[in-house]
Amino acid sequence: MHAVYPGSFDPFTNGHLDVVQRASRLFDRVTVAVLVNPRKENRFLFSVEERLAIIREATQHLNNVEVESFSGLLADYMRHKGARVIVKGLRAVSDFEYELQMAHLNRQLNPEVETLFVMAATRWSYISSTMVKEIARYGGDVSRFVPKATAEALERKFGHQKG
Ligand code: COD
Repeated sequence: MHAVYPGSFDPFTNGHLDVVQRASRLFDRVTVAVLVNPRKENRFLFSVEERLAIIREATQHLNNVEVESFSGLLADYMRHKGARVIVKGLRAVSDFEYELQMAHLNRQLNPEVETLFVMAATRWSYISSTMVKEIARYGGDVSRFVPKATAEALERKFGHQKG
């Protein structure tokens, strides 16, 4: 079965990687789908191309995982891919309300689609892209929270601001 793991991934963290690894063991094929939103592109730290490159490097050891971008509605992208399962990560109750609403809406928009929630691993449950960006921006060490590819990309973005 083919599953899609959608997100902004700005940037990709160890929490995201953990969800991909677990999904890759559950499904024959997993597509990590990076949202492209031209109207919000300036809100992201990394361009779509940068995010795709980071995720491809971080997941290269997973043979059944592919990485691509999508725009528009996730429900339409699922139809286009012929995929039935959306994989989402849940960290805390605070994620739940938003994710529940999206799961219901996605099923209304595409009744073929099922959303599967994976509980965040305890050790990564407090990690978010926002916090990682904040720590890196102020020169903190994020290497234990993110894959090597993300740490290197953050170093290239913010390295010159340190010291
Ligand atoms: N551990 C486990 N899971 C995590 C962690 C962690 N530490 N951090 C984040 N996650 C999970 C999130 O819960 C989420 O499931 C996923 O990883 C991606 O997270 P983000 O923050 O990169 O991505 P989001 O939440 O900004 O992505 C939102 C989507 C792109 C999925 C959504 O906006 C979307 O589907 N947009 C397309 C337009 C659309 O169809 N809109 C209508 C929806 S009804």
